[in-house]
Amino acid sequence: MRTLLVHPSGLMYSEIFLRLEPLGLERVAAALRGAGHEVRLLDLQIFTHRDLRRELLDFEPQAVGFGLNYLPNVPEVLDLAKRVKSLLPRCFVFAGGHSVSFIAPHVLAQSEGALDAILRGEGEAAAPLLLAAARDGGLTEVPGAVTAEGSCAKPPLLLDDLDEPRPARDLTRRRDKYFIGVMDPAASVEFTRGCPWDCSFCSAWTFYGRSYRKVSPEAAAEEVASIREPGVFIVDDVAFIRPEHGDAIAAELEKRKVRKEYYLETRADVLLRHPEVFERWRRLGLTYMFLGMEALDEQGLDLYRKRTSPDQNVKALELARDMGLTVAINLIVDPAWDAARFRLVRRWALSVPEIVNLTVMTPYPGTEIWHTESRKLTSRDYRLFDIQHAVVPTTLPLHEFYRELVRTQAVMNRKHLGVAGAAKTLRIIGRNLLRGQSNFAAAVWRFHSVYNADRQHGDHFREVRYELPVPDRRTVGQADRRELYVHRRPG
Ligand code: B12
Ligand code: SF4
Repeated sequence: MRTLLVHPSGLMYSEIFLRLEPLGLERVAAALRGAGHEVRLLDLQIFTHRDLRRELLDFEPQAVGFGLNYLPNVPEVLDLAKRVKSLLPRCFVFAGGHSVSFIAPHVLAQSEGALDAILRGEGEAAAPLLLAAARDGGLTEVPGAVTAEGSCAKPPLLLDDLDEPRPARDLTRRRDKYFIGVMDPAASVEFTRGCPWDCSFCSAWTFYGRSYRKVSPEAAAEEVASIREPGVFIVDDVAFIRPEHGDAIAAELEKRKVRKEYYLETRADVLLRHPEVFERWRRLGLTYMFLGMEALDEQGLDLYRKRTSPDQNVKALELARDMGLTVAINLIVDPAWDAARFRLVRRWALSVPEIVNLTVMTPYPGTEIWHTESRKLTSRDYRLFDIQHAVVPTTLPLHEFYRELVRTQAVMNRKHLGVAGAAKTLRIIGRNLLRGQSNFAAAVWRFHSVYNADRQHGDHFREVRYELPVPDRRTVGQADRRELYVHRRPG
């Protein structure tokens, strides 16, 4: 079948810092191509809705699949699905991805018939079955499929072997548009899938049923070697949990003499346990590291069930600094914070050399706090669920909360664009512009137009056409955590 896969638009608040290739869609595209389908991919992080319309008329796809990893994209995808159906009524329209997997029947109903199916869970194994069923019948027999006729009783399919299919990177157009911070351009790569921890605010572990799988070191190195871009973002939730795996990939890359610049995310305790692996990667080009610290105090870390201590966090920062890595830290802002708390965080952020990133505590479907958060949601507008808006009541008046949030983000931004920082930033911008890359430069200038308290506050007063389901409040004990899973661990 002629199939068009579509990644929705980027979110304003994340586009400042990065725009990354749609790796999940590229993997689904590769699987569909392997099954004999003619596939195209359009990334609306780069292209416009008008480009999509042109593509629909030119390619006349028989199937259109939307990627829905992110809740804020649900309204856009619902509207686009309706447009595709009215333009090409016989086209099979479907969606899949991380976030939609937790609320598939709800989103399907909101599409008012525009979506023929939503595929829950990983797409590689099941998407070819879905398209075969769209042609030959039997949609409700496809594992993970949710349709108007009902949902398949079988659980979504997990890939046995992550080595195949390789992402169809040849299908993404304008790859020069993908970047992360100063790594411009940058590609993405996946070495492992899943996370064995169980933080209460996160859905990475519930999606994969707390399973953890690895790409073979040879396949991982082959893939990195095949990437044209000089920068590589490793998308793993927690990089190098298994030190021997990180080491083995490094050995394969050394053998092939592959040198790139790398950006990865990991946890403080993982870094502290096996610094030698990160040291080895440092020699291979590891430059940037993102540490999800989440909270500064013991109480906060316990609340998020992070299973690390403030002491470990401080030690990990020192270690990363000693290695010469550029580190970004994430802290979760609780809407209950008052002005004094924001002041404290600003003071702390200015006292460390690292980049400090703030995200607002948000109960997502698929997370434990979606069920256990006792504060009532103040909005169910999908677009506000981007961890840059408060969706539970704030202690400060809402507008004042955003002023404090933006003030804190601006202080941190100024820290990095201060006198010494500005000179360095200009050098990087100059170097990138010479290579024809302007993504980072554009991002730096857009900071103030995007992070703007009036705008963030105003976002709460837009017309709401699509809402999230109402959370079912309950306690989530050890035993019923499995009910949150999209995938069941094999065995
Ligand atoms: C890499 C990543 C990113 C990249 C995204 C790159 C991109 N363009 O896709 C970047 C860094 C940009 C990013 C940003 C954000 N992210 Co993010 N991200 C991830 C991460 C760590 C891995 C995703 C990934 O690439 N995995 C590897 C690929 C191969 O898997 P995949 O994309 O899931 O695709 C598979 C399936 O989902 C499915 N599938 C995917 N699409 C489709 C489409 C169809 C048709 C089908 C059938 C199947 C299908 O099949 C694929 C293959 O198995 C996940 C955590 C996780 N473990 O999933 C968080 C995660 C998805 N992100 C999250 C969040 C909150 C964000 C931000 C909102 C944070 C912020 N404010 O900055 C932004 C918003 C992004 C935006 N829309 O602009 C949350 C999602 C929360 C939610 N419910 O919406 C997650 C779950 C992290 C978490 N711990 O909570 N993210
Ligand atoms: S926040 Fe990180 S460590 Fe915690 S469950 Fe999610 S991916 Fe794993």
